Amino acid sequence: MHCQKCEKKASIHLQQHRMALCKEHFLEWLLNQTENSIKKFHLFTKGERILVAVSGGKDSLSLWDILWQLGYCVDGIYIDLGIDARIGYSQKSRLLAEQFASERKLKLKVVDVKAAYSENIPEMTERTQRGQSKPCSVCGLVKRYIMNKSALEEGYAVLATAHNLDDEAAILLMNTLNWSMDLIRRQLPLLPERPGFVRKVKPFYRTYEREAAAYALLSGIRYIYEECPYSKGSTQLYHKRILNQIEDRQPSVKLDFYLGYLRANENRMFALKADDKENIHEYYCANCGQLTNRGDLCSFCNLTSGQKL
Ligand code: Q46
Ligand code: ZN
Ligand code: ZN
Repeated sequence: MHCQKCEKKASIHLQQHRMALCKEHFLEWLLNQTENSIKKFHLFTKGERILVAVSGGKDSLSLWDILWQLGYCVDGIYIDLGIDARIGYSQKSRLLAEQFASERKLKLKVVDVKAAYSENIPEMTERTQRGQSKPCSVCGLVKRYIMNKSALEEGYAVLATAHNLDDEAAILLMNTLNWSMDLIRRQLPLLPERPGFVRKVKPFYRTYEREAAAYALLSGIRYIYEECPYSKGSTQLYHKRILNQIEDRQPSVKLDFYLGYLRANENRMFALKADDKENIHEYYCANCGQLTNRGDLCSFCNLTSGQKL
């Protein structure tokens, strides 16, 4: 098969876009597609400082590379979760993130959870949720808190995460199966800033996981191949597998599903009703000062036993 743009041998066939491209044209195409995605939803501009959340995986390193290549002002944040010292998931991914940044002379902030809060994620989970085998809810809370806090304290206009189309379609499927309207309403590529919370964006909302992986491989980015050991058996992976099976029979179903949701949202099908009380943060945490919708301490300070942050 030949590249649609230059007749060289194709390196990738994008069935969902009915297109085959050589290495150079694929890399260029993904850069352009990401730029168009950013512009379509006004995610950020060239004059704003962006903080990208980096895990050491293919999606986040590809996103960081693309934003840098496009000329955005973008630094990274890596959170060392202290996960599974035995197979060294956190050590390996941290090293890859640090190497990526130093090779390109980019700024990477590393937050070591254990050094900052005395316990790593498995230890926090063990102390607070005995019997729970998975630390994902604790981990999600800690990551969200640290990313938001770091972005605000260091004056970034926006926090970017590398959620890709496969992630978004799987989450949308789960939220739709449960009719979780509050979550569905917030599953947008841009969540605007509000007091105490930085703007959050997902520039890869229309990028297939396979495209992000191909970008990393073809541009020589070294990333961690292993998934977090705790992701095994997760509901999100199960929904991803189901969507992959449908996509095999019906190419572009994931893209159509998510873009259809965005269109419905533009038509205000999921708009908040005037009397909806969701997402209203009315209190300040007594320890860290962050807005919270519960009195006294926010969920993060409760988790970390109210230590001074
Ligand atoms: S890192 Fe953390 Fe994920 Fe690992 S413990 Fe669960 S939430 S699976 S994205
Ligand atoms: Zn070509
Ligand atoms: Zn707090």
